[in-house]
Order: sequence, then structure tokens, then C-alpha cells
Amino acid sequence: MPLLNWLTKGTDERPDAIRVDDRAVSWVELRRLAAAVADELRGVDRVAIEATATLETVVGVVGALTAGAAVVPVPPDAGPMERDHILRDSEATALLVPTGAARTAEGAARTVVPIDLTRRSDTVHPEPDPARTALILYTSGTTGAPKGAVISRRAVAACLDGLADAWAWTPDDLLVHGLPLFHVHGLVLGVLGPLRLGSGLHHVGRARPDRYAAANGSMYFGVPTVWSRIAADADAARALRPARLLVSGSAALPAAVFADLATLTGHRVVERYGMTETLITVSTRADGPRRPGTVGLPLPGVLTRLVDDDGDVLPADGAAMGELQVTGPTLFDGYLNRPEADAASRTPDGWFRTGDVATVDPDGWHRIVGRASTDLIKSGGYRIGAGEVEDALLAHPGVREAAVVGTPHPDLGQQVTAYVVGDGVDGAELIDFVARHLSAHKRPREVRLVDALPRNALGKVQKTRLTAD
Ligand code: MCA
Ligand code: AMP
Repeated sequence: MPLLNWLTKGTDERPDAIRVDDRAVSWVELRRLAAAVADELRGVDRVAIEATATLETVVGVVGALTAGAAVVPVPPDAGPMERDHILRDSEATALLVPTGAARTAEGAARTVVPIDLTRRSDTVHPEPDPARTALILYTSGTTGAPKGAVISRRAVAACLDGLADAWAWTPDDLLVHGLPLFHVHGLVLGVLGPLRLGSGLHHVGRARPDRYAAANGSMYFGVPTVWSRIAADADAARALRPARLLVSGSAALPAAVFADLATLTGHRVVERYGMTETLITVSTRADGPRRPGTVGLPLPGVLTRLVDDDGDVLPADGAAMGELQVTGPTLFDGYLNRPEADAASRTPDGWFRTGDVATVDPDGWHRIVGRASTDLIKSGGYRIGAGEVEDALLAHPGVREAAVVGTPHPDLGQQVTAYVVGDGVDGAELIDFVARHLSAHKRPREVRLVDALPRNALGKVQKTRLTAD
């Protein structure tokens, strides 16, 4: 079956099947727009795209996938360090740019391929091999610059088919969300999902409660920050009553938000769990119970296990807590150009180490307890590596030492908090400095200037002591 099955085969000419913000296209029109991009991409292996939340991004990504190229989405607000790293590390030889947009400096060194919404083509491109790479998604680790997760077309298809089964996702649905188009949640589930499974799509531009409320969807996607903002806006929440399914993911949904949404919308939110490297692996089902604080059962074909620090498998008794490891058809192919990180991410018998700590009930229900390392922070659903922010801070001449941690935040779940030993610098200046180098969401919300960082006998910073009081 073609990766974007419905798009490839659809004959539907309804003009508003795929809507992004205030512009919409039919299935047939999207296919012809994408074919025109694909015509330009013949022979291109990897193509980068500035993944703004626009119809141009949808057309560009679909065009690249139609041509069999691997898509490298660049976050539109990525700072110069991040952007440069993604473009260089991915070795993308072409850059998709909306017609009329200024050619960027990086673009000059690559073939610039226009995304022109006035151009259509009827070329029928052969379906690429399912083993080919669909996406290279850059994601933060605990240290260093983000790594490119290489995700095959086959993995994307397996994930979407698993979700169709779990959520009874069909062409009768209208999916609504406003998530960024450079991560698994917004791009794979939120765009490629409808294009494979045939539901309509309405991307509302920004994930604001009033926009969700006005969209009349049957299925809504959000990260917990979005759901908690909706729960705080009773009118917006009540407007979601006619929907079929509300889905949360990318971070833990607080039980209080689950309860408030149940009261206001009449829906018990379906929660699912995943990672960039594994795609979605565990989910609550549309036809089953939904329990606050739990993420449900493995998707079809996915296997999970809990292991202790020695690598021994723990019982699924609802009490034993260990690292969640997963295997199955949705796993990525590895980190680009990073054989060591790649080897470290898997066990010798081929399971992926998620780094998340979980429990599993005897009936198979998974509960995510937290992360094993304090060095990965989740803020508003974005994954932020402490090491990358520390490196950015250390590039400032007034910073001698820096330690970055996640601290609780009422809206974002966690906020980035930096402890800095410096010479005559102030917090606001450092926040601004990081914001100029990295994406906006990676900048610290708070900088605490300290005389020294707590260290153990080996000189390693003890981050748990930073937040102990
Ligand atoms: C925005 N800001 C943030 C965040 N988002 N700061 C820290 N953490 C954040 N997550 C900054 C903005 O740049 C802005 O800065 C200021 O905070 C106020 O923004 P605000 O208008 O309140 O925020 P927003 O633009 O409404 O964004 C909130 C958001 C957004 C909609 C929750 O963070 C978001 O779209 N998150 C989704 C992330 C996501 O899709 N993750 C999926 C990856 P300034 O004032 O300087 O302008 S996870 C994944 O793919 C896996 C597989 C999975 O399980 O899904
Ligand atoms: P990312 O690679 O950006 O998708 O981030 C993946 C991480 O998000 C996982 O390792 C988890 O820590 C977290 N995550 C995703 N979904 C959930 C969820 N439903 N509950 C708790 N944590 C989640």
C-alpha cells in the first residue's frame, strides 16, 4: 500500500479536505501540487524544508515523499547554531522554499526548490521502496547538539496503521490540531496520518483554545499544555463535546486536566506515548477504558518490557519500576552519522532504551513515571537537552560554569532553569543570549546565579542537589 495511500488514490474533489489555517485544498489538488514539487526533486536524496505551520510545508513535505526523498524539517525558529547544524549534519542537497520567500544564506549553497502553489502536475511518480527514509527528525539528547533520527517509510506506515486500529481513525473523521510541523506529533500523526488514512485535516495555525473550539472536528490532537489551556477556558472546552476523540501525547497529561476535561467536554482523553526514535508505541484505545495517568497498551506489533539497572527484566505487576524498552515495526533506523550514540541506544538483543521509567499492570496497562535522566527536559511537549543549553550558555564570555535542569511549571509541565557561575553577568542577558542561538523554547525561563555548583568527589555536577530545596 502506498505510504500516503488515500492521497495517492483519492478522487475526492471537495475543496476543503486539507486545510491549514485559512487556506484549503482538495485531495486531488494536493496530489497535483505535490507532484509538481516532486517533478523538481528528481534525483534528490535528502531535502530540507523550513517547516512553518503552513500549506506550503504540507505541499513541500508531500512532494518530497512523493519523489522518494528523505525530508529534513528545520524548525522555523531554530537559532543560527541549530539551523546550521541541521543543514550540515543532514547533508541535505536541496532546500524547499516557498516561492517569493527570501533565499537564505544556507539556500545559496544548495539547490533551492520552490514550493509554488500555482504549479500543478499530473506526473504519476512510482511508489518508493518502503525501506527508504521518509524523515530525518532532529531531536535533543542529554548532551551535545541534536541528533538526526532516521525514520523509514515503513515505520511511519506501521505507526499510522496501529493508530488507525487503536483510535478507529477513518475517512469519516476530521482531524483538528495546531501543532508544529517539524515533530512526530504534528507532522507524522497530524499530517501524514490524514493523508494515509483519509480523514480530513484542519490545522488551525496555532494551538489556541478558541481555534480548536471553532473547528468542529471529530478528533483533536494536543500536548498537555494545550489541553490544560483548553480546560481553563470552559467555553472552548464545552465546544468540543460533539467530537469523537480527544487525544493527548508528547508529555504526561496531569490527572486534574483529565478530570476537568471529562467534566467540561464529556470526553475521557485518550493518552498515548511515544518518542521521535520509536514513533508511537503505546496507546489507550477508542473502544476501551481510559484511565488518568496511564498511556494504555502496546500498539499492534509493538513489544515492551521493563528492565532494572542490571538489565534484568522486571515483572509487569503494577509496582515494579524500571526503564521501558520497546521493539517493533515503528522503530527508527538509527541516528544519522552517530554510530556510537546509535549503539548505546539499543540493547544487544535489539530493544530500544527509551530512558523513560515506567510500571506495567498485570493487564498490560503502562504508566510513565518519569525520565531516568534529569538531562532531558520536556517543556510544553518539546524535548530539550540540558547539555545543548549548557553549551549555549558556556559560549557567553561571562559564564564560567552552567548546569541546566527542568523545574515544575504550571503551564509547560517543566521549565528550563539554569544555574550559572559567572563574572558580572545578569540573568536576563543570558536568557537573551541563548534565545539568539537556539529555538525560543530552549531558552531558560529562569537563571539562578550561584557561587559554585554542587559536585561529587569526582567533580561531576550533582543536579539533584540543585533542585533539592
Ligand atoms: C512556546 N514558548 C515556550 C514553549 N512554547 N517556551 C518553553 N517551552 C515551550 N514549549 C515560548 C514562546 O516562544 C514565547 O516566547 C513564549 O513562550 C510564550 O508563548 P506562548 O504564546 O504562550 O506559547 P505558544 O506559542 O502558544 O506555544 C505553546 C505550545 C507550544 C502550543 C504548547 O509549546 C507547542 O506547540 N508545543 C508542542 C510541541 C510538540 O509538538 N511536541 C511534539 C514532540 P517569546 O515570548 O519569547 O516569543 S514529541 C513527539 O513528537 C512524540 C513522538 C510524541 O509523543 O508526540
Ligand atoms: P520526543 O522524542 O520529543 O517525542 O519526546 C519523547 C519523550 O516524550 C518520551 O521519551 C517521554 O519522556 C515523553 N512522552 C511522550 N508521550 C508521553 C506521555 N503520554 N506521557 C509521558 N511522557 C510522554
